[in-house]
Amino acid sequence: PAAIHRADYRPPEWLVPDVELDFDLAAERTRVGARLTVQRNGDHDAPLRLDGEGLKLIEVKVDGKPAEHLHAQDALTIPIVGDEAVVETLVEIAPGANTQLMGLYESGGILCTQCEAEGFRRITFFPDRPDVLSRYRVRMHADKILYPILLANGDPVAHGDEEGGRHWAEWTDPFPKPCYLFALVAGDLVANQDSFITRSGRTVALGIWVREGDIGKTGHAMESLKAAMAWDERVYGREYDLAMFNIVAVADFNFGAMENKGLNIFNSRYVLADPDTATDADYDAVAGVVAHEYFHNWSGNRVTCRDWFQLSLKEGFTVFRDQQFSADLGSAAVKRIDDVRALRAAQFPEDAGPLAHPVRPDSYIEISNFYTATVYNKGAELIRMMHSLLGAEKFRAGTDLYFDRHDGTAATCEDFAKALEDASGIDLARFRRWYSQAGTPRVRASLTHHAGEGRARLVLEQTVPATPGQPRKAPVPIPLKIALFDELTGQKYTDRLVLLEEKRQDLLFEGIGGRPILSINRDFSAPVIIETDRKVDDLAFLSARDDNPFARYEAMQQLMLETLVTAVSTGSADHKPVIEAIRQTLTNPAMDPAFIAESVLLPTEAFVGDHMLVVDPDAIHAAREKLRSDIGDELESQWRAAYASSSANRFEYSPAAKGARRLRTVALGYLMAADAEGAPAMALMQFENADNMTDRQGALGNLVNSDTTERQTALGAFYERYQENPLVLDKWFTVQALSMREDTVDKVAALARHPDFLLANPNRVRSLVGAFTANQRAFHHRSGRGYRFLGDMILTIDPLNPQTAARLIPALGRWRRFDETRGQMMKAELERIIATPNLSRDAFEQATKSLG
Ligand code: B3K
Ligand code: ZN
Repeated sequence: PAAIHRADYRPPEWLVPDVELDFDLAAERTRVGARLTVQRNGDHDAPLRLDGEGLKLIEVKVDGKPAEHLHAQDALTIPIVGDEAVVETLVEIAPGANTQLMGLYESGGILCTQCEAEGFRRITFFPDRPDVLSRYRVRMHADKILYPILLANGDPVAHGDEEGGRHWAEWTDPFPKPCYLFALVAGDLVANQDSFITRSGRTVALGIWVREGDIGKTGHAMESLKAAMAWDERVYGREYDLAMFNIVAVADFNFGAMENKGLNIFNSRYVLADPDTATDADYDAVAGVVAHEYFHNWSGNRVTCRDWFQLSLKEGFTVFRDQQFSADLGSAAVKRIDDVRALRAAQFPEDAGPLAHPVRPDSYIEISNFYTATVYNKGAELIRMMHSLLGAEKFRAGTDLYFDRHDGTAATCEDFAKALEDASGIDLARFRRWYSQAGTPRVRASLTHHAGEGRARLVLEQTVPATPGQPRKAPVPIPLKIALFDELTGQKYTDRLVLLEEKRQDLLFEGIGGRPILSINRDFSAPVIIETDRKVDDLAFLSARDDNPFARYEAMQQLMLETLVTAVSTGSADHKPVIEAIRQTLTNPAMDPAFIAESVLLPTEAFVGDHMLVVDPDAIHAAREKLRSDIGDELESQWRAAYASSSANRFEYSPAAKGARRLRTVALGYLMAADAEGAPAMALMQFENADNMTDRQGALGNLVNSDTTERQTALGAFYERYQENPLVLDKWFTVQALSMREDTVDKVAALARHPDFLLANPNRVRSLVGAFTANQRAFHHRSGRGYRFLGDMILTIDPLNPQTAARLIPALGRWRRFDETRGQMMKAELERIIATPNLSRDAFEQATKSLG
């Protein structure tokens, strides 16, 4: 398969201002009639070329008459005389047989669509590219019993009955949109209906559509939607623009959700939530994803992307917007910690490995492979840096100008930067390098103090590492929030935003009498790796006394990380500083329990591995478990006290109650790690008495690491209770895939033969196989059985669902990071994948690039 290059972009040869679609819907066979008004774009004599994949072509007409055409390999070419024509096609597709879940497919008896990025070509012939914008009119016909509800983009215009127990409905969407935002849904659905009055006084009808039994789980999604609508008006001045907004939940979905204009389609895990089945983290994820998709109505739909290389234009910006929204709604400090943790767990390794690519990539083979942590999360960090460089007010002026200038068009990342620049007067010329250079910059910070002169000097040096195809890099502007504290008094000498633009910069601070302690990259102001020579005592000081909560968390993490890295490389380490720092935090009555719970958690085994030259999964596991058990042991009474004081009464979804639940399970984890007396019984009691999923899953997640009868009891009871609920059953698979026991690799292979393990359902695949690859010790089992298992899974899933298969491949691409034996076994799996006949383009690209 050939690569597509950003530099090759050309405007479309033909535009399609109007589209009329007519669907005769049925699972086994659907007929799609399309009527396109086409217009020649520019001075050329090229024929009309339409994309189409897996379509059975029945008829082609131009201006009402059967027309000459060429139907070859994924394209339909039609010569057109003149500059305008009406082109009609009729095709047949089979939604029930669509296992890729791209185009029109069936999920649990519901017919639904997924078109981004290139699924529309699996529905009808069309110029399937985001810079062709059209107005749509859609008519659907279907069996009235099987599909009583018929939804499409925009607003409903008419409906009626037909012969043979069938009915029809027609919808129009007045806003021109690219075909990737097209959607329809037909099914037996019920709605939670509500309304929202916009700030200009228009009433919007809201509907969240689910299967009948799930209606009681839609309240939180509806509240989140209304909160997001109000927030976008208040913070970005963006109002909703149609009379109706619908969300539909389906069980089979390749990713989280999709922002189709006026008709969002969601993976049910980001809609359904009630206390018995969803954890606090699930509730937060529902709110975050509902907001994210809603925010796309402006950042993505009203202003869309010129080509798929610009994907971060809508995704990075929209992730930033949903992060701001969640921070405003709950604890901003905990939200920032979560976001940084996610960035470091997924994006940093991506940026340091064979699949590294710029936020605005230069080429791709299969665009589905570029919905990455780099495009989404690093992209959001780029927007966040521009937000700090401009300040909130100028940033808002910039986004206003961007929306005004580009409304109704397909734009580029460059257009966004230009609008911010024009509105603020701030030069972002060098900042643009962040979009074109891959790799995580490293900043080395050394602070020296001259007590006699009352002066401190900070030297900052940056390097951007080489990445595939980009051997040499230029320095990038790095906004660093920096503070200095007096070691003895704790007084803050200075607190400012420093912009490191050059390779090296020297900063002088005056009036620094006592020895200063450096706090740097506060709030994680830039997505970089900081290297300092701060000593244990300095980190302990910051973890207790820095007035920036994120910096406090970060100092504690650094302390833990250094302790673990020392333990792994030398065989032992002094655990006391970590234990004392945790004691301080845990017993500080001024601190928010939610924040405490996050800061006392040790870095993951994978994160420790990221800081070693050669990852030794077994040694990391042993060192981390030893530290965990010492922390549990030394602070046993404090953990017991924290456990008791955070034992909530009745379930409540409030920040305080969430914090208490979080701390309770973290405390239980340390007591379990220390083998504290009665800990398994406490866990089982928590499991059995819980009135909510957070406590229940928290207890189960701890028990599953142990070798106790309580483990079996809880796993069995959980399965019995929830086997009919797919989203909760996913959790049952996940906790076992994440178990720290030695036998996890074999348990996971056995679970893949469980009757409830369904290859066709992406959530289920991710719940077991995806979670397993995140379990460093189990996946990298020295036998290589983990690699073999993953290779088998990828090859089994690829023919059914290439996107889901391809997403599992990067775990094998980390082979360079491990010892020779493991590395060879990982490579062997990649080679086996590449050698497989009929491999998808998705898997081919990921596997060949991963082999490097
Ligand atoms: N825009 C969709 C993602 C589509 C992924 C296609 N492979 C969801 C989102 O980011 O909001
Ligand atoms: Zn998005």
